[in-house]
Amino acid sequence: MLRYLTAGESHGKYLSGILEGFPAGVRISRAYIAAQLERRRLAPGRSARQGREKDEFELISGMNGDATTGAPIAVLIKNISLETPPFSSLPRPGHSDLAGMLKYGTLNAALIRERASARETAMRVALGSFALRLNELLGIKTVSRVVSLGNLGPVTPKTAAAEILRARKAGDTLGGEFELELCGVPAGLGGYGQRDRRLGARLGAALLGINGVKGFEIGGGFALASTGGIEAAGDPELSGGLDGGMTNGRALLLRCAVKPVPGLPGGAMSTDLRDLRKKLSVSKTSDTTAVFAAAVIGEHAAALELADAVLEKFGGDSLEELLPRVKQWRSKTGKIISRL
Ligand code: EPS
Repeated sequence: MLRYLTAGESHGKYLSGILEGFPAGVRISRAYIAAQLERRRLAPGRSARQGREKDEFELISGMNGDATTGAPIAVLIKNISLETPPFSSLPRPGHSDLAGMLKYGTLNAALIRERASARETAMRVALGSFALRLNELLGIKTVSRVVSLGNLGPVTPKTAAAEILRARKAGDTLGGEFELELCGVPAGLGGYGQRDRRLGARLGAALLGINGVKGFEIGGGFALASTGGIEAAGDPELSGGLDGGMTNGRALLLRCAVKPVPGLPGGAMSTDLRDLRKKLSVSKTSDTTAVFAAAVIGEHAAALELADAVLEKFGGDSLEELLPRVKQWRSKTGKIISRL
């Protein structure tokens, strides 16, 4: 079983993370991890803070040179922005502030937003890059694409840049949708014996666990509700590579909807929890959209779930053990799949 935890606040000294259950002998360079972090950090639509943060990281344990040892992998990412967040009893509408203040019984929204912040997703990408690398070595390819941005779709870098600029000038923010496609996934990962063995549910939990993700679909997703059984049966792609909670040997196709960033530059009316007076909550957060960053985070979150399912099915404490098992399984199941 592969598991991971992260800790750290948005303006704390470090983010930290531990990945446990990862096999030995997986070669992964620092440059590979840095490149993944940079893909997230420099995704379009984020605030000026992304330019300040460098996501410098340290690999604390679980490595021998550039290869994993099988021991828990610990990672630290340094924060550049260290300003102590000021006390605020004014929750920002649409953020985690109000729910968190009620939950923890505090009048200080800063204490809530520091951990609820999407800054944490940098660590998910750092840990996820190990899973992404393992999957690659096993022949599983992961790609993501942003398929809509606000009302704009299809999205090209040029149209996206123009739409982000338009929204920023209008004091608005944007949501969007991203798709993940995972090719070369062995058949039979996951299971139907219990709800928590279903890989669709596990991938859904991981992707809905990304800040701002409000919707999740597999293959045909919500459109399947209005598709006749005859049509659905004639188009196996609609199942998105999953049947009965298991991979069926086809590419996995997943889609997520990301809400618009709730922190509006012009602020939004809120209620001060100290005196219950209505006041304008002005958020200093200046991200215009998180959908491009979420697509990168989605790749890593999905990769961690998939690597977990691979390890569960094939076992093995090292890549050396795992690789021939996956190869043998592929040749066995491939003979059937290729004739379908
Ligand atoms: C975030 C608000 C912004 C983002 C931050 C997440 O930071 P600040 O409040 O300092 O402007 O830039 O994201 C990151 C720093 C990151 O690396 O993703 C929030 O409130 O969620």
